[in-house]
Amino acid sequence: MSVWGTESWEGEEEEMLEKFRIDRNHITKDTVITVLSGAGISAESGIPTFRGSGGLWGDESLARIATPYGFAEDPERGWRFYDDRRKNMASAKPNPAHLILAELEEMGYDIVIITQNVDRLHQRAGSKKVIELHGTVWEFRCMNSRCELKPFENYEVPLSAIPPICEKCGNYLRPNVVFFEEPLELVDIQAADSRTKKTDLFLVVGTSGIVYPAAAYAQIAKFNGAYVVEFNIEKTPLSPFCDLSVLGPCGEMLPSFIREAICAGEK
Ligand code: BV8
Repeated sequence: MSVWGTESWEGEEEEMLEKFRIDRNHITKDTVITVLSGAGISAESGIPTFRGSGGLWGDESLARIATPYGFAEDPERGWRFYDDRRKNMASAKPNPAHLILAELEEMGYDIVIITQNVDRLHQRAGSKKVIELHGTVWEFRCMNSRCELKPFENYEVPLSAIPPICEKCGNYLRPNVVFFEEPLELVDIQAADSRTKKTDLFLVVGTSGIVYPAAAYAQIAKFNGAYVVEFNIEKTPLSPFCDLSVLGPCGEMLPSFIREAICAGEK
């Protein structure tokens, strides 16, 4: 069994390992590690991605739901879409890619995850240091921006009332996610930005690198001296900013890469 978990890379694998060693990139307890994760890290947990074959946004009308105007024009349709996704996410389990990152944190390594995902599988795997750039489907907030109701957690699957109503003002509730063309929370942007700029090893896992400002963090990491490694089943627009692109299912590739990097760090 080759280190990378696949038999098909004999020559390349040695070369990649060599490059990794030459770059002296290994993981020790002093290494500042940051992960940018996208829908691809949850793909092997059975959660559909957004782009590529079978992607959620392949259906234009669904992509429209994830916009403020698309959701507001038909909250009932919007909530059926989100209720279906919550059902799928509730039955999904963290896969080895989520678990190895949680294990690193548990073992005392300095790791923070910046995720675009709204499924909370990182947290279910045990990761605590997670910046949810795009919010989460497991929180609701009132659609009335002047309402005093604070965002709150809701794990009811399936929802008993669609669309759910705000008990404070009677308006519709919405998922506490960042829709397209909505600004991200400033506190999240600031946290992600300052973390990225002090990162030694930046792992880009399962993202198409299309959505901004999230995709920019890989470039910011590179420009600030981090060693950037991409894990994907194909090259992306971020590949040119990466020192390594590890191609293959991240549920397999990420654990073997991290275990190899920890061993290199202990030599
Ligand atoms: C913003 C939450 C500014 C909802 C999501 C007009 C006005 C304003 C902004 C814009 C505009 N036009 C464009 C923009 C910018 C826009 C943007 O980037 N659009 C893109 C489409 C071009 N960005 C925004 O709108 C952001 N806001 O810019 O606001 C602003 C400032 C002030 C005032 C007003 C506005 C908000 C972006 C957040 C949108 N919300 N989700 C929900 O999920 O329901 S985005 C959505 O895409 C998901 O969160 C998802 O995570 C994210 C990124 O996608 P990926 O995670 O990368 O998923 P994808 O399917 O694309 O790729 C999966 C990858 O995994 C693939 O590469 C695949 O190969 C790989 N893979 C698959 N299987 C595996 C694997 N890899 C490894 N192993 C496997 N097994």
